[in-house]
Amino acid sequence: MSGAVTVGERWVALCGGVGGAKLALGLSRVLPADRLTIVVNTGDDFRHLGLHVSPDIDTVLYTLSGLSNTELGWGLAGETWQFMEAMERLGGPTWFRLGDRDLATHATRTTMLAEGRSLSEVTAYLAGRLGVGPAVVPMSDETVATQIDTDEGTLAFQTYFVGRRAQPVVKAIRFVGAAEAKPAQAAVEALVGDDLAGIIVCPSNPWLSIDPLLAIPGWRELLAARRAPCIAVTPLVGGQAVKGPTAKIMGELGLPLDVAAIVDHYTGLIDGFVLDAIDKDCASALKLPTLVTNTMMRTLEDRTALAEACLGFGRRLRARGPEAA
Ligand code: FO1
Repeated sequence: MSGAVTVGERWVALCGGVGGAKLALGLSRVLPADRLTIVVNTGDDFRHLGLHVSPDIDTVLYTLSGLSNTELGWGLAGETWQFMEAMERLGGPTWFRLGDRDLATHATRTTMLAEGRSLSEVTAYLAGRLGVGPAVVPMSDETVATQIDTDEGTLAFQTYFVGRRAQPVVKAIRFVGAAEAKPAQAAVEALVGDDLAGIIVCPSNPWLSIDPLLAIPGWRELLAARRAPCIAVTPLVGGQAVKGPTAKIMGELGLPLDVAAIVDHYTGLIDGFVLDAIDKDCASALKLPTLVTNTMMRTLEDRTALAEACLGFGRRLRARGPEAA
């Protein structure tokens, strides 16, 4: 265990939805709020029923504020669905469900964006209102929309993921708008400076949740210029995805279902890899420093323990210097 926080050190976490948010919560419990910046995927964002929905940002905000609906894995606890029932009566779309409480978030975001505020500003505002301490930052203030080329044609991300329950076979994944986007300024600022102790890629889907960020010009360069170690936490345990369609997509993209494929995907980006104790026999074949630990985050204690373990691993890599990479 890493023990107390080293004075002055700052950490950046890159994350998508549920799996990433669990580790982000752990990190938020073991680091002072002003020492953690959580950069979140916005490739899943879309406009629905006239509202700007940012699912991964909301999952992070709701998880860190203790308001998340842990049964659904998205949205707010104690949710009611009268809006959806009324929509159904009017013959409106009900495939993507916006809860009555959750609606307030989307309405606030949509209104503030229409007033000319950036997604970064809106996210900071929502975080403040919900009592979230660490900085939560979108990967970009510009629109980047994940699209999936499938055996049923090209599908917008939420149509594929929620509408078609990730059933179509994935052929390729595209990030529309990424080439014209740039990293959010608050993320850029978080990644520079001698006090940056490390970058943690949360156990999110590398292809759906981390690649949108990497597709934006400037992000790879920012990460390549890192003076602090970058470590990734496996989203695969024993060849299975902890959550969601990671394993299914890897198979469809012709990739082996193992942690080596995840490490390969992050080549040049990471200096260390955290894998689950179940996969300990795979560690020696990976050509980078590894940490073998429990990565299954069932309880809050699991989340804080994994967060502590990641911080300790990052600090050890940093102490060993660039040759450890
Ligand atoms: N996921 C679902 O499976 N069904 C839904 O109806 C649904 C609604 C929804 C509304 C707001 C929100 O922020 C997220 C929502 N999600 C829903 C989850 C979400 O679309 C995905 O889990 C993420 O995009 C993948 O990280």
